[in-house]
Amino acid sequence: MEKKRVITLSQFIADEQAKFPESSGDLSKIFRDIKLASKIVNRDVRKAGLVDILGAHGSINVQGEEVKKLDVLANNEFIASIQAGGDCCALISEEEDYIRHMNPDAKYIVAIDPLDGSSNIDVNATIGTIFSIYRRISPKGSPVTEADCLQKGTNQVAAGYVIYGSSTMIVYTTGQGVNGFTLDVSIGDFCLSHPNIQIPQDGKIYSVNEGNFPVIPLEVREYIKYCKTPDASTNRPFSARYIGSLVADFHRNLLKGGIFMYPSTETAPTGKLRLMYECNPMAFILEQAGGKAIDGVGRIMEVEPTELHQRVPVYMGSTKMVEKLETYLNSSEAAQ
Ligand code: P6P
Repeated sequence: MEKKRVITLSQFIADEQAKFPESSGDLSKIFRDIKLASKIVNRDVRKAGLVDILGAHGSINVQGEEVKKLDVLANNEFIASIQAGGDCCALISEEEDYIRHMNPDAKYIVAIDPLDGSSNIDVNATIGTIFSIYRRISPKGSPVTEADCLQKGTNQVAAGYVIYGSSTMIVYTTGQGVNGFTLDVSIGDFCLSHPNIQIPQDGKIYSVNEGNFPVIPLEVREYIKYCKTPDASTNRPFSARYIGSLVADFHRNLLKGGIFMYPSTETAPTGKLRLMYECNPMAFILEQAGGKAIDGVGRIMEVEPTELHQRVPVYMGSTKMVEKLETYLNSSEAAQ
């Protein structure tokens, strides 16, 4: 029986690029840089318990959150690799207060959460990297502007995540569908393992931090009660699954179907998750996989960004589940 040909991430990207003869190859080179940094971060994550990189780095990031050492390492690795590649003119990161200017002659902007779910590092739970790539608006060679970095999600040219779980995977889209690649450490490369990912249109999993139940909007509380109410005809009660690591919760729901919610709360009126390097990239992937991502009013990718580390409420996953939630968000009854 003919052995199945392994398609590496590099080969897949080259094949995709060949479909666009006019492309310069710069985007492919940024993927090369992200792939390299992902393998280095993967190595550090896998040995986190063995060397002194666990625990708090001591600094506090722009979000006011304690920075774990692995956060800092991951941020430095991605910046170093992308900077050395020379194909990025500016980078924004959860771990950087301001825009990180790079090659002014390059045309791509990268937005990145270098290690999301960092509170899970010390307990060996799944964590991830999330990235988003835009084409600059200002002319090449000129100074990169804040407007270059604050573009709507609909302007993304690529988005993806790395999940450091039971295996390490890269899942990404360039607008031509969603594909997943699993790291084969024996050959040191990511290999196509999940071609053309499509999220189930409906699902039985809901993901939300129920500790926030008393302080989230009434309409969302009503929807969560719906999820818990037994009804065989609609496969309820649904299953509650919440790891507290966006990439892990997102990836499970992408493959199995489900809805992930981080609503606004009384203490976080615009939610917790960041628009530019968490919600927009996940929304792009979801829409390419046939899912839906909203902020409670409209498409996440239509939100006009106003600041680098802006937070938005987010409800995303299987289209039918998000649409069911929308009936609650739009219903006047729940509001009474
Ligand atoms: P909470 C991790 O800190 C993170 O940014 C996301 O990965 C995750 O989905 C969310 O916060 C969890 O937040 O408030 O439920 O602990």
